[in-house]
Amino acid sequence: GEGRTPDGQTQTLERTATTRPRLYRVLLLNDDYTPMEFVVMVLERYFRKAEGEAQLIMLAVHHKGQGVAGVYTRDVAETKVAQVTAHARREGHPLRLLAEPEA
Ligand code: NFA
Repeated sequence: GEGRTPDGQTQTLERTATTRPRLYRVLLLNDDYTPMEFVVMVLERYFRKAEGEAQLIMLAVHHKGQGVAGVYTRDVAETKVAQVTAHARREGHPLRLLAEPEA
């Protein structure tokens, strides 16, 4: 990083390889009550999926019990979980999501 000499000038001291941030999967969990169209809307609006892909992910969650909505850094993943959960509750739906670290 950068350092300072006694006369206040900056100097480069070292160069360290940067590490990649840990990534988190946002999992969508199936339930019996959340409408399919609400889940598709969530995937489009919060996870930037095209309609066809959103429908495929929703159906995979419906049939298999859970599925990956997206992969993000921890802050972004946790914010999406909180925002979507709040939206679902406002609409009266029990939809559940969670963020889990990759590997
Ligand atoms: N299983 C829900 C239904 O039949 C749809 C759903 C899909 C809910 C994916 C949650 C996640 N209405």
